Parts: sequence; structure tokens; C-alpha cells
Amino acid sequence: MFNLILFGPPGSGKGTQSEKFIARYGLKHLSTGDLLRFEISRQTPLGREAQNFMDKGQLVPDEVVIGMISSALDANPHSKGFLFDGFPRTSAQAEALDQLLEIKKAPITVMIALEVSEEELIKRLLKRGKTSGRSDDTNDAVIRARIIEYHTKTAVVADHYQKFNKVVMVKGEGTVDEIFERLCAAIDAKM
Ligand code: B4P
Repeated sequence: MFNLILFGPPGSGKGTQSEKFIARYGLKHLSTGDLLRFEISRQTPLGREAQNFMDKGQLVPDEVVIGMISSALDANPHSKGFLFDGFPRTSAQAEALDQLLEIKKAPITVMIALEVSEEELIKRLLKRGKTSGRSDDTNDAVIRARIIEYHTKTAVVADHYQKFNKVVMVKGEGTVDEIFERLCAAIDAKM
């Protein structure tokens, strides 16, 4: 089983590159952002709770997203591997993921971390906000709050996997295709 984490700050290209990955490597794409937006679109109790956090640029509570990932893993017992996009985003989520994968005897193979300057992140997210309808992309203060959440709670997740020598840093600026080729080279070296 090949299990990949695509890591990086908001707007670094995780969702964009994930689309291309699943086409090339046939992994099951698990995006906590997409799963949460699906719950919001159906106005479920979980979705309404999540929206309160997302609209402020805050992370959704760990137990909510860990539960969603646990269910998604159970729902795909025959997958040849998973692409985790936007998860884990806290140390508690990383520990929970390691435990869930331990049960499957299929640990994380590699974490690919996209590096993008803050100026470029803000530019990309404000641009997406003009067309995406995503309330968390239209407001400069909310975008900055998301970047602060990343520095205070999420960046440490890379340190966790670095301890096991599983992190590869990749420059996330350039065209989408250029970045994809860099990511593929990093993954192929680990396969
Ligand atoms: P996510 O849905 O994960 O979204 P994201 O971090 O904003 O975006 P991503 O990184 O995937 O976007 P991309 O760069 O592809 O999270 C949204 C919210 O959900 C979080 O703030 C949080 O509240 C909640 N959440 C999700 N997971 C959670 C978890 N595990 N725990 C707690 N809360 C959680 O796209 C950005 C834009 O850049 C696009 O418009 C794209 O077209 C553009 N772009 C991409 N690559 C480019 C390039 N090379 N050049 C120019 N533009 C590019």
C-alpha cells in the first residue's frame, strides 16, 4: 500500500495537485476540506458546526475530522493506497492517523511538503475567492487567520514525520504542470 500526505499551507496547491495525482497513481483521494464542504452543502449538524470554524479561518475540532477520516478508511478497504490532502493538520490528527494505519499495517510512505511564500498564498486565495463561492477565501483577515493557524498548529506535523525521515520538501511555485513534475519525481524516488 502506498500512503501519501500532501502537505502545505492554505493555498499551496494541495487540492490542485491532488487531482492530477489520483489520475496518475490511482490512489484514493481523501480531502478533509472537501468532506467538510460536502457536509456544509447538505446542511448536516456536522456541516453547520464545521462552518462556524471555517468561516473564521479556524481549524475544525480534531475529533470531527478524525472521525471522518476513520469512516473513509473503513469505506475503502481494497484501496491500493490513499492520498491525504489537508489531513493531518495537528499533532493529535497525525497521531490518530498513525494509529488507524497501524491497524492496516500500512504506514505513511511519504509526506510531500509544498513550500510557497506567504505573499503568493494570499494572492492565490483571494483570486480563487472571486469565483469559488468559498466564504473563507473572500476575506483578507480570514485568509491571514488560516495562515496563522497553519504556523501555530499545523507546521509541527511535518516535524512529526521528519523524525521518521519521511518528509520531502518541494518548491510549490511555478506552473501547475512544473510543480506536478517535481512532485512526481519526489514520489517515484520513494516508490
Ligand atoms: P482545505 O480545503 O484543505 O483548503 P486549503 O488549505 O485552503 O487549500 P488547498 O491548499 O487545497 O488549495 P489549493 O492550493 O489547491 O481547507 C479549508 C478549511 O477546512 C480549513 O481552513 C479548515 O477550516 C478546514 N479543514 C480542512 N481540513 C481540516 C483538518 N484536517 N483539520 C481541521 N480543519 C480542517 O488552491 C488554492 C488556489 O491556488 C486555487 O485557486 C488554485 O487554482 C491556485 N493554484 C494552485 N496551484 C497554483 C499555481 N502553481 N500557480 C498559481 N495558482 C495556483
